[in-house]
Amino acid sequence: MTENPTAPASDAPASDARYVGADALEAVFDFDALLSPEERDWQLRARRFAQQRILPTIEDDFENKHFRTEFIRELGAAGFLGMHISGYGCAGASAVSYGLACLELEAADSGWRTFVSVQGSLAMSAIAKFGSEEQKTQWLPRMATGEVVGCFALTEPTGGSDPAAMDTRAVRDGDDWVISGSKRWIGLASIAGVAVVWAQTEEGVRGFLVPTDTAGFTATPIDGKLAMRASIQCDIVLDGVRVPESSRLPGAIGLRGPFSCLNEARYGIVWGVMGAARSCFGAALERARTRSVFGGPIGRFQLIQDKLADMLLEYEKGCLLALHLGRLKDRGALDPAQISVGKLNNVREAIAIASAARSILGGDGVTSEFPVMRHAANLEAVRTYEGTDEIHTLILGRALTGEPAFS
Ligand code: TGC
Repeated sequence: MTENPTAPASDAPASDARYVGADALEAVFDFDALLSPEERDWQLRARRFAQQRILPTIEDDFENKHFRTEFIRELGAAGFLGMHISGYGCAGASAVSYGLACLELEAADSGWRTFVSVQGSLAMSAIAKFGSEEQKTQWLPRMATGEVVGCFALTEPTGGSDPAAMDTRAVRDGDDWVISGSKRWIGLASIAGVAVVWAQTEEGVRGFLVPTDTAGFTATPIDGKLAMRASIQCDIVLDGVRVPESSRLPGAIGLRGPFSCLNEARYGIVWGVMGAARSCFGAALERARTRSVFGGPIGRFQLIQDKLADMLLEYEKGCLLALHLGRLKDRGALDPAQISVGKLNNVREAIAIASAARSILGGDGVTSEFPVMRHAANLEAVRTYEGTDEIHTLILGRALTGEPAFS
């Protein structure tokens, strides 16, 4: 029988071989000494959930394209859904605590960090930031428990990088709005109870809370993915979807609305991908110690040590960068360009760490005996969503020069 993952955390050593790196890597920089007891508690509870619930089946789930809906309520009961939102049944945890939870979940699989991100950072944060009191009361408590899943419908089939060019339209008709258009790559949409839909209106972009059983709303999972296979991303069609004015998010005026939510999700990625990196690094480190070639462990070879040392540098720097951004966020001082530094750097370095780990594992590195290729594939998706490498590069270029080079 598994231990209750929602129980208070302990520092019990990780038993799963895929977590071999966690304790060793934390010890190098004494990273946990930089955390408060509450932050460490959130981290260890997320680690326990990942180890006990996600890891035992993740390779099969990835292979079989299976998303375990039964985990949703468990994640809610453990407090991870909208955990950095205050009130309305949410935990009100710090940004650093939330980041640490993202790291631990993504150490198991990016799909489960993505679930928590879409639910908490995108759908719930849109309602918490821009919703009316009635909307918050109606949706947030049930989303915090996992009773209701939310999705965030921004990206369109013609491309995700330029939301200003969206084709989805909302037209006023008496006391209602009628929304028509299509969205693509929308996480969780086929299991969602409510969709945060962004649409052009005569006054600019506005957000709407659309119950997914509304006539004209359909969501279809996208098949053929070679990444994020244990996770759901969908096409959405909005065919004359009629919603009342009371479903419009009153505080969301213009693109600043969805972009503010993207900031939240991008912040979670900064932390999360370091979890995927840690998992790959741990597998490679263990292999370096135990695999014998030419009469000894491969870890005695300088070329292997060179790779391991580089992996350590980038992992530790990535975690310290995430922590720095988290401390800024908790002070209310985090700038979107700073988030771009974190997203661009940490995803890039996590991909490099996964690639180096794969090479240390040799041919076995391409099998599902090790988590490395799964993480590598997932990270390719993470590199693209919530702003591609190129978009974040140009955001930094604009911050440095004052010159937007987006078109
Ligand atoms: P621009 O059109 O000039 O600006 C519009 C307004 O937005 C403001 N703004 C921001 N506000 C808060 N946070 C940010 N990060 C913001 N970025 C821009 C801006 O100040 C302006 O405000 P106002 O009041 O003056 O009107 O846009 P821009 O030129 O600033 O931005 C261009 C660019 C390329 C940076 C932006 O379009 C961008 O970030 N593009 C990437 C979008 C992206 O990340 N798309 C992927 C989304 S992932 C997804 O949809 C799937 S959800 C995940 C899932 O379901 O799994």
